Amino acid sequence: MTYPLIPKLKTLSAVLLTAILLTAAQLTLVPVAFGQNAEKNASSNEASSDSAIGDQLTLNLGKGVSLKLVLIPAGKFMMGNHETPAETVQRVGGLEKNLVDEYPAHEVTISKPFYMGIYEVTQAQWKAVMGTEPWKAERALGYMRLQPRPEGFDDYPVAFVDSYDAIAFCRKLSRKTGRTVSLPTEAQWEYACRAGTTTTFSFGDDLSKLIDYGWYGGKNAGQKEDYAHRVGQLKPNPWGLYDMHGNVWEFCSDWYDKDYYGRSPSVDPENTTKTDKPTLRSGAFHSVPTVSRSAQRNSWTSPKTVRYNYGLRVIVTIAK
Ligand SMILES: [Ca+2]
Ligand SMILES: [Ca+2]
Repeated sequence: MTYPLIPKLKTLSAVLLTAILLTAAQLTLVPVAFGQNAEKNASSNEASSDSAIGDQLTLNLGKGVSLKLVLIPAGKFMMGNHETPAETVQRVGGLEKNLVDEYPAHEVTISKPFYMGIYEVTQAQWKAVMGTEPWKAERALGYMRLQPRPEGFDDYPVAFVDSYDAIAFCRKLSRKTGRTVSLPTEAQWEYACRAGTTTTFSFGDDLSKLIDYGWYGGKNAGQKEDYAHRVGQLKPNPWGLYDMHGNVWEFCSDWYDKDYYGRSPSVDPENTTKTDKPTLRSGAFHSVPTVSRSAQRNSWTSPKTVRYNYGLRVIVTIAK
């Protein structure tokens, strides 16, 4: 009478073993769960004051506007391009001479965790912090075709700000929230963009998938809007960050130096030696795909240059 119990016990053991294996498998997928959990937390804390819950930090900017960030863990990664320029150009296009600033690939340690904005800074967030609407300013007039004037674009990324404006936004937001808000360093940006990946893009090497994750190519890629798009519409990277590939370019805190990787420190690098250019990452909604690569670095522009496709994303340093 008791023998049927043995198979049952075996079944139970198998179930338990499966559960343990599944748990282990989930643990190895922490970065994926990380971003998804962050999104769930975000929706439940949207209207509260500044709050850090789980992997999520929500800054309350007042008048119903908030800014959501996700915890980026400390760690090590390979910064730069591990392929030859010829290999990259063959697969993604572009010009080899534009890739010289991505070498050598080198190991970088990000020594402290930090929070990074899940989205590019939006028009509503800019207005809440700065009280200005630079996308409506005189200097934006020449770009009417590329940036809509009407109201109702709160969730679109801010543009028409220069690198000093971007820093001013961070300083004012720091004062407003009591947190240390800044632009990311190039190393923090690329580390967060890669999110544990070593591939050309944070979703892999397949260029045909780029349009699922990042706005690029403009009308040539079938986009109807001839300007930057509402943030967060496409798929996030493995750590829950949206629009790291494309949409608007994002200022970093480093001064641009194409030779910096040859002498940069291995822990928390940041080029604080002033040059004539700020650094921009991410590519934009109308850019060629090669500039949306995780390793891409570039700058063409003076620190005071304002364009329809220059925006920003912020980080919050964790107080010790
Ligand atoms: Ca972007
Ligand atoms: Ca470059």
